[in-house]
Formats: sequence, structure tokens, C-alpha cells
Amino acid sequence: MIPIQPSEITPEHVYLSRRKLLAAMVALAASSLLAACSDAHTEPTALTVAGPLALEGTSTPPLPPLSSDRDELGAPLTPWEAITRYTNFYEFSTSKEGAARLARNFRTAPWTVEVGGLVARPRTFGLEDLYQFEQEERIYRMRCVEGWSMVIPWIGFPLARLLNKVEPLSQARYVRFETLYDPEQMPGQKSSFYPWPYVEGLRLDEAMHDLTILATGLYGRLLLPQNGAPLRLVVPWKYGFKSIKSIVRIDLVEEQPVSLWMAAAPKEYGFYANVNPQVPHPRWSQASERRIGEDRRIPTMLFNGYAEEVAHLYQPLDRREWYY
Ligand SMILES: Nc1nc2c(c(=O)[nH]1)N[C@H]1C(S)=C(S)[C@@H](COP(=O)(O)O)O[C@H]1N2
Ligand SMILES: [Mo]
Repeated sequence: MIPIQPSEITPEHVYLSRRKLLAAMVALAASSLLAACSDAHTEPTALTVAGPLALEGTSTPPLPPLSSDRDELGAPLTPWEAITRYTNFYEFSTSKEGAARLARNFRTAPWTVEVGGLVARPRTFGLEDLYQFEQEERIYRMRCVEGWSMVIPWIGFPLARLLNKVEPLSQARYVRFETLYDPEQMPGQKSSFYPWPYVEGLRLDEAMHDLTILATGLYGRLLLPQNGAPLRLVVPWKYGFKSIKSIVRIDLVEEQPVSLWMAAAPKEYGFYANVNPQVPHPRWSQASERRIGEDRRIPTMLFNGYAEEVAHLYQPLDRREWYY
């Protein structure tokens, strides 16, 4: 995104080669041992998957175990190590590995999400309330606007289930999401380069679509802080920046929300941001992507491979505003 060096956005090297991945796994084993003494979030378990199963003081529901090692197109899941180390979370750092490191002690419990605006029943959801929704697994591709992608086995529930509880009023046309603002915990927010807090938005029908989920976990465990714990949005047919992390507010609104990226770089980022290989970013092509953990680039798909489910939301399909 804007301040990223061209060397970072240009996928000039593969992030995790096999050899590096092995090294990462060894390092991870060591760090989860250390974490056993210092970090209530991380319960050291298996070598490969060490996210928390429960949060202190919070009863969590049974989380569904991994159902498959592939997505519906046959692509293998991205290794847990890569998903949890290579993250975009600018509140902590603009460096991918730095964000994971600096988010380590982020307090994700207790936590509340205020849901209001144009609704009949505004309500504050605590973690226990969020875990009351039945948690399902969703294996989704995630395509970052920078040109890399992953296949992630999320755990969560459809956003529609939460929105239905607060009963949107008929004037509500959009949903606006906001990330926690807490510069003491999130050092990146001390930089005034971005208009904090991070804000994102969806049209109400996009928000109500069954593919749109609020994620609480991945790989059968609760989210680690760097992936947006305790609650983040996942909208798999849009560029990854729409999938806002560590949400504290959700408002039903009448006017199209202005996202952080629209405010920071209006010529580069619009409201819809649907994945389209034929519409280049002003500074690079979107025709292909680097699948993290693999050696080759693969073609990017219209709506990130979910066209059958979502293309009807965007008519006529050739309007430019749908794709930036
Ligand atoms: N609050 C917040 N949400 C965010 C971001 C961020 O910096 N802050 N980065 C976005 C971007 S650019 C991407 S690609 C995804 C990355 O999710 P992941 O790090 O869990 O893979 O989160 C999105 N959500
Ligand atoms: Mo991204």
C-alpha cells in the first residue's frame, strides 16, 4: 500500500522457501516454549499449530477441527507458520514480520464490540456473546492488493447472523467497521501518516452475503493477535485490506463509509476493491499473484474465484468502480 517500498510490493522472491520454512518451524518451537512462561495467549501445543484454544476468563465454544488440507479448487492450505508470521497489521508495524512480533502481547480479552447506528436493537457484544454464534470452518483464498495470496482455514460465523440480531432499519445501506484505537498498545498508531483508526465498509447486501464472515480463529484455534484477534472481518472476493482486524465498532449507516485507504490514497483505493486480474493497480499489474509458500506465480481470478457466488451483486459487471 502507500508507503511500502517497491521491493516489498514486487514479489521478487518467494517468502518462505522449503528450507526457510523448516527454519521457521524450529524457531517457532523455541518461541512457543518461551511463550509458555510469558504469554497468556499462547499455549504451546503441537509444533505446527500453537494458537490459543481458549482465552483466560472466557468460555469458548468448541472450535471445529480442520476438515481438509485444500480449498474447493484443490489448492493446498498455506502453512500456519506463514499465516501467523507474514501479516499486514499497520497498527503494529508496516513490516510483515514486525507486526507479528509487536502484536505478541496485545490484550484481546476482555473485549467488546459495539454494534449500532441505524438498527432497532443496538447492543454491545462481549467475547462470550460472540462465541455464542456457532463457529464454522471456512477455507478461503485471501488475495492481498500487493500481489500475494494465501489459502486460510478460518473459523468464524456469517456476519449476517450478528447483523440480524441488531435488526438493521430500512434506511441502513452500508456497514462501517472500526478497529481498536490504542496507541499505547499499537505503536503504529503513533504515526500520523494514516488517519487512524482503521475503518472499512461494505454495502449492506455484501455484508449479508453468506461468504462474508467474522473470524475468531484459524487452523482450529483462536486467532493470534497479529491476524486480528479477537474478531476480524473476512470478505474473500475482495482485496485483503477490506478484511479489517481487531474490530471494536460496527455501525449500520446510510452513506457510503470512507475507509482508511480511501482517505489515505483516494487515487489508488476505492470503496469496492473487488479482485479483478484485468484491472491493474495504478502502480502494478493484478494479473497474477504469488501464493505464499510456493515457488511460482499463479493467475489471479475474477472475484478471487468466487464469481459464481458474488458477480450478481455488481451489475453491470464492467463498471470501473467495482474493482478499485
Ligand atoms: N486494522 C487493520 N486491518 C487490516 C490491516 C491493517 O493493517 N489493519 N491490513 C489489511 C491487509 S492489507 C490485509 S492483506 C489483511 C491481512 O490479513 P492477515 O495478516 O491476517 O493475513 O488484513 C487487512 N486488515
Ligand atoms: Mo493487503
